[in-house]
Amino acid sequence: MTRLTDDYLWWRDGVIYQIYPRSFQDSNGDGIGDLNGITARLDYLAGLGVDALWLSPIYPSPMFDFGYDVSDYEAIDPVFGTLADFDRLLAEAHARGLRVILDLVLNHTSHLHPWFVESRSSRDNPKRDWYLWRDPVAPRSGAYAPHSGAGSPPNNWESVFGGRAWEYDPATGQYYYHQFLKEQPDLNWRNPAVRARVYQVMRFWLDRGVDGFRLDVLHAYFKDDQFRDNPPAIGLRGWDRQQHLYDLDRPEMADVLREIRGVLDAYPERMAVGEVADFGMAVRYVGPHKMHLAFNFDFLRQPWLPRAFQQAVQRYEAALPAGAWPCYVLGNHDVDRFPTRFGGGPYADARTKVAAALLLTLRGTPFVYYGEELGLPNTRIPRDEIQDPPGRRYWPIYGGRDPERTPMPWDGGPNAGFTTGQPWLRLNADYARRNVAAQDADPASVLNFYRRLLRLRRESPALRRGTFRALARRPVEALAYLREAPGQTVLVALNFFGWENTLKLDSPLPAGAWRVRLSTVPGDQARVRGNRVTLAPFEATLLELEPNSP
Ligand code: ISL
Ligand code: CA
Repeated sequence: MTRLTDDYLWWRDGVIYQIYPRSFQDSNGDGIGDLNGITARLDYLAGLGVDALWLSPIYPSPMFDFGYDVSDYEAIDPVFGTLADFDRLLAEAHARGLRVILDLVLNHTSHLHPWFVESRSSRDNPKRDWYLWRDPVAPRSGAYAPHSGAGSPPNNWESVFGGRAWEYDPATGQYYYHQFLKEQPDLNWRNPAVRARVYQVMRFWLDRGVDGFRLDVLHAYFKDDQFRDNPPAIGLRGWDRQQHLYDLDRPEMADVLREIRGVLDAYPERMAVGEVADFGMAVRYVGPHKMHLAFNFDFLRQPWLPRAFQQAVQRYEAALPAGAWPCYVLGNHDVDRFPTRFGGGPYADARTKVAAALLLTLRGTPFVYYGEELGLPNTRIPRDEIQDPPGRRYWPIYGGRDPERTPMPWDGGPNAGFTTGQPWLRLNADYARRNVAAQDADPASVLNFYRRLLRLRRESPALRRGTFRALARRPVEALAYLREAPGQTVLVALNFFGWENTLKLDSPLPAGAWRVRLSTVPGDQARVRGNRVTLAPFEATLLELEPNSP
């Protein structure tokens, strides 16, 4: 593998690829993707040019939330394979220079996890305090009181997935808290025994050679110690109708970030990336003694306008303290796929290339969600095929997350080569054309554009580590920025729209010859003159300043 600098650090300089294991590759015909399927596709991933894989949860789970409800943190669900399969995947990935990070869901467990089974068994069980149990309160007049004699829930907190966040347990006469489904009770992170046990889980995987973790809902580990009501907010669904002052992002988090970092730092080159709910946390949770990375989800909410993206980048660059490294994503298993979000239609692939060029040339670690490299759009899922719990619950206001979780299309054959059986979720409607084999054969495909981008990024110190400088203060239809490292200057120019655009820069570009390193326009002779850059429709171009030019 190309390693041009001595200080290459995989999670900072590399690109991380998210796999949703149910949907990547089935190896045994049950219609569900599995670990052996992933292992069989490692050559594809190494050839794509990514540096690391993040696997969404693969632990034993009753699958109420498709693995985000874990019933054993130190094993593999039989649907996905065995620990031996996992060890083989890890060894084969490492042999190809690919790191592997696991998804740790530590805010909550499954209600079938033995810890919770014990915890709910009696009020004096030693594990009672591993979860958040509270007495009912006296029903306020007109207030919600679901159980006769049970009073009301302890406060007004809502579940992200709908309804109250408190479930009454008649056997012991108390409520337990669940930020997500009632089948996902929240752990009590104030309990030192919970923390010690969870850090042991981390070491279990680190000792096996896992390179790091994606920490699910890191922002929610702590709830208010006084369980105060959240104030109201304007929104459509229950969760959105509150300000989350008391059920997220509590001050106690600082200690836990330090503790988790300590666990990781005992091993060489391990990392954690936190899933956090907003920009403030994406900035506050990273840096020395904190997380290595935290997802900045700003791009998931941007309209398809250069200025919106530039502003998002600039506010992030300005807010991150020294020693904190940025991190960008365009999609994941919880949100609409970006080709759909950015407008779909006949120009979706052209827009996808522009978006990919943006994601992979910013200062920060990019995450690529499987299928993005094919320009995979959302797939409409008929109501009777909906699998995702919030989708079932909120249809038709919200159809759930199945549309962005459809199986990876590998070829134009039956079920796109994903399975020999019946896929657990339908494939993209256009899989006969939109699949890996077809795009592999087409030099102008989205896939081959990703490959070239990833190769260039890996070879370019400026793209990996250089500074970021926007070149126009108020870009309207196109975006241009410089990435500069000692000895290398790269200009990235992106036309967001389907007509020619001349971008006027605030000041002239550094003088010299600009050589096209990569472009969506074949045989491109990029037109850079003084303080103007002219771009073809939907052109994405990377130019390098010739080092010895006058
Ligand atoms: O908290 C939210 C709203 O402010 C949500 O966006 C929340 O951050 C998100 O739903 C969390 O997602 C993660 O945890 C869930 C799981 O269903 C998702 O797939 C996972 O990414 C529960 O474990
Ligand atoms: Ca399978």
